[in-house]
Amino acid sequence: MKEKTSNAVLSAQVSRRKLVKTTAIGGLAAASGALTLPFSRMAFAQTAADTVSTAENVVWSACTVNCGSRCPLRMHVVDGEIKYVETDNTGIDDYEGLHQVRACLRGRSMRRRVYNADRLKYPMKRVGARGEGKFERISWDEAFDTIANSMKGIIKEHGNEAIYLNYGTGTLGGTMTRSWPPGSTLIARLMNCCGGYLNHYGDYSTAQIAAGLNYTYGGWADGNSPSDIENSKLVVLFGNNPGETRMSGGGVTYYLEQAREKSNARMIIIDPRYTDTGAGREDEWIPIRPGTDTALISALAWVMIAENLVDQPFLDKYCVGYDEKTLPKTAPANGHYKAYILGEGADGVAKTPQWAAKITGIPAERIVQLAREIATAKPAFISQGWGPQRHSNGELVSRAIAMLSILTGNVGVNGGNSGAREGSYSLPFVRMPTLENPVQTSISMFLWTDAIERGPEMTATRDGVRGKDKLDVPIKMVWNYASNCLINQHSEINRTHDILQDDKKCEMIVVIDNHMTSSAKYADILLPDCTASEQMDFCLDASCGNMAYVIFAGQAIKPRFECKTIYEMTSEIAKRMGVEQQFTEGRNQEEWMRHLYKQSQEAIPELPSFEEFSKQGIFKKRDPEGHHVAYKAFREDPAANPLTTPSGKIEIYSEQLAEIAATWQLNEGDVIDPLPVYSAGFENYGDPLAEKWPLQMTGFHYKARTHSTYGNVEVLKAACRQEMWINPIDAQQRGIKNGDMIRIFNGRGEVHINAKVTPRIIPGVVAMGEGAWYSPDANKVDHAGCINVLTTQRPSPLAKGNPSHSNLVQVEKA
Ligand SMILES: Nc1nc2c(c(=O)[nH]1)N[C@H]1C(S)=C(S)[C@@H](COP(=O)(O)OP(=O)(O)OC[C@H]3O[C@@H](n4cnc5c(=O)[nH]c(N)nc54)[C@H](O)[C@@H]3O)O[C@H]1N2
Ligand SMILES: Nc1nc2c(c(=O)[nH]1)N[C@H]1C(S)=C(S)[C@@H](COP(=O)(O)OP(=O)(O)OC[C@H]3O[C@@H](n4cnc5c(=O)[nH]c(N)nc54)[C@H](O)[C@@H]3O)O[C@H]1N2
Ligand code: SF4
Ligand SMILES: [Mo]
Repeated sequence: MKEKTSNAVLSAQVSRRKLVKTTAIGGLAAASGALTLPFSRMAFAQTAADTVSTAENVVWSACTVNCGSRCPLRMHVVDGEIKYVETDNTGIDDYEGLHQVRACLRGRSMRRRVYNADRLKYPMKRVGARGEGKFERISWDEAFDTIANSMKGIIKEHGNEAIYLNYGTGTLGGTMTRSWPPGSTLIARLMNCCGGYLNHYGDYSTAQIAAGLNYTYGGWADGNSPSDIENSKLVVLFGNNPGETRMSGGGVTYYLEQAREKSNARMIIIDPRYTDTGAGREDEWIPIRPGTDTALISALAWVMIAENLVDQPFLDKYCVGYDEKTLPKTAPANGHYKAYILGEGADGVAKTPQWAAKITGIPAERIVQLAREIATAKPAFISQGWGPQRHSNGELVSRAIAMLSILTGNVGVNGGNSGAREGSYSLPFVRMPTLENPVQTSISMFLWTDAIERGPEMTATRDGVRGKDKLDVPIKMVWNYASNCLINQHSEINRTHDILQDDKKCEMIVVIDNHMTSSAKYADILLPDCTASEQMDFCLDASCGNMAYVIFAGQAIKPRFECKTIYEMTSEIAKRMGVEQQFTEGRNQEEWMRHLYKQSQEAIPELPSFEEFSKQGIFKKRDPEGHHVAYKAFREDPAANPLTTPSGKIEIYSEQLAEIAATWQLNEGDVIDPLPVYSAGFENYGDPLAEKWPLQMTGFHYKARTHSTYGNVEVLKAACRQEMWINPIDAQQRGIKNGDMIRIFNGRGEVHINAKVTPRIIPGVVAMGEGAWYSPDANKVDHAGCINVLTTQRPSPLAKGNPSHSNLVQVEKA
């Protein structure tokens, strides 16, 4: 693909003044200079004061939520108020060029979030019990003083390791406002000036795949850019639903469409649900029981071995542990993958299609056909979303799916893929420096409630504590910035509630948000933040195929109510902690942006001036490489370009994992294995608990919201209702009809919502979009469909991550 650089196509337009009719706005329009301009129209001719029209200002802003995309928004502002929202209109809608990054319906409804009745208006302190949501308005000074004094006291008594930065991705896409990773936030910069904080590793998105594929490929597993599908013969998506999870016009769903139009690649979707990515565009949907992909892959491998379809030269040259030839010396006899598949390994079970059919629910004949099809359609783009790995056995599943690419030699070539999620191009734009954390200790992002409850009991080999053999102190203070993970997005809500409600355990919780979320209700000090529309920032880092972009988000409107920016808040607290100069270096927010921009211009010479950029709104650049091909250099010359695994090769057998399996303390039933073997994990198919809770429940990331964000926008709620998907067979057994109110429950809690009875989900499985706003009644029954009332806090074995999609439940008509 040819590379068209920078902003030639972008110049078309932008922040401009134009005239609008004010009829739609009616009495809201106030007098302004616009009356003197031509073409101005009369509003409702009620009173003299009403007969005015106002100039409309179009300001570039952005949607910075964590949907994996990132979109520019053009805010139409009249008289200091956003009247409506449009999106990117630059570039031609040409796949080869710098195409438009069009926002989805969520971004376009940003106005309804900015002016939402749930907006936090003033700083507040808690007056009732934690979680009750009773607050009293206080001054900013009182809020800052309380936080600073509390921090000083906790640092003095327990040390900096007692202060935790909770996971939160509400403003992931910002630069000044960036809320994750914790180490890249302004809260981290503040804490680093004050002696540091307890960090976390991993994330709710990818904990298991990041841990699993690290042992296969070394580090974060790379993927081909989805634009490269134009070179593919076949696309196989395991639990990957870009039609819903990458909805931007700058995102993966667009590339998948466009690239398949060129290559005409067949597309097979393997998912318990018939997703929106399919919706008639797929060639085949293969429904699978959640948590069983490894069984399917093992049987595909069995057929490929039996029919001599594996890429043996690739396995010999690039991999460790496929068969005897490349098995490390430390491994047991027959410890290799081929022996495992053929039933010559430790378990003695041949992974035949018949064996896998029982587990996966996919007929044996179909498995045989699928193996032949995948092995012969070269190159094939095989990828996994993050649904398959968000399970109790997710580390093994992620490695197993990658095996399919490895067995067929599809790694490192155009039109192929590593088996990981698609990759994308990014720009070396400079982010806010946050200084070094003097504290080395970190915990899994999923175990913070445990660290409040039993911190000093948590060890490296049992709980995955890093940087130390064990935690010395429990968490005493939590910063919760742009996060609903204090309650809504974290597993097992009723358990979390009990831990947080006791304010002798964790003594100080600071929540910084725009809205009164369920997490905000657990704050001791609640601070009202500016939205992206109320401040200036750069926004970037989308999952964007082979065209990267940066958005200049200007300040569209003044801060509402008493809201302040995160930079102002952290600067004020820095002042009270005696580190103001170190924190601000004498710059305000815009000065920092100009400073970072100058550095970015050195790294990206095509960037226009700061002023031009502010008018242009978005800067786009195509990957000079054309299509990104993951592990291309390794494929071309593995000796010169080894992987970062210990052997420098793809490790099908991992000696490091063998060591971990032998030394870590694991819960009963937890499996860590040097090979990507099938283990059911807990609360998946085959768990004896199913006698009591017979249905598997998976969550999914829903188009109605980005997690919980946008979850309080009424039009979106009405357009995409929160329902529980259930197959007609399971519904009929329970006397449930489409639209009926149902009870979904297990030992952890109960949810009441409507049933969506549909053959779009495999029997034995129910599903619900994650992120609905937790709404409990007096009996703790949730009436909004918040799935985390039902999920478990038990972590996955290796990553200690969230198994959000592994749940057993029962369903009844309410
Ligand atoms: N059961 C289940 N649970 C899950 C998942 C699942 O699949 N199933 N998915 C998990 C995943 S992958 C993730 S990434 C997490 C996401 O969890 P979170 O990172 O908590 O994401 P959101 O729910 O979007 O919450 C973001 C918060 O930021 C706030 N916010 C938005 N804009 C701003 C702003 O400008 N300033 C401030 N201060 N706040 C702002 C929003 O109001 C919201 O409260 O959820 C996880 N939880
Ligand atoms: N609209 C919207 N977009 C989003 C988000 C959002 O909340 N809303 N969240 C963003 C974030 S932070 C993240 S991390 C990503 C999440 O991206 P993903 O993790 O990929 O999204 P999920 O919907 O959890 O899972 C993808 C698919 O996997 C399927 N699945 C579940 N279990 C299994 C299994 O065992 N095997 C197989 N084969 N399939 C399975 C689900 O049915 C679903 O269709 O999405 C991002 N995009
Ligand atoms: S939610 Fe995602 S896809 Fe939608 S407008 Fe925002 S950044 Fe774009
Ligand atoms: Mo995520």
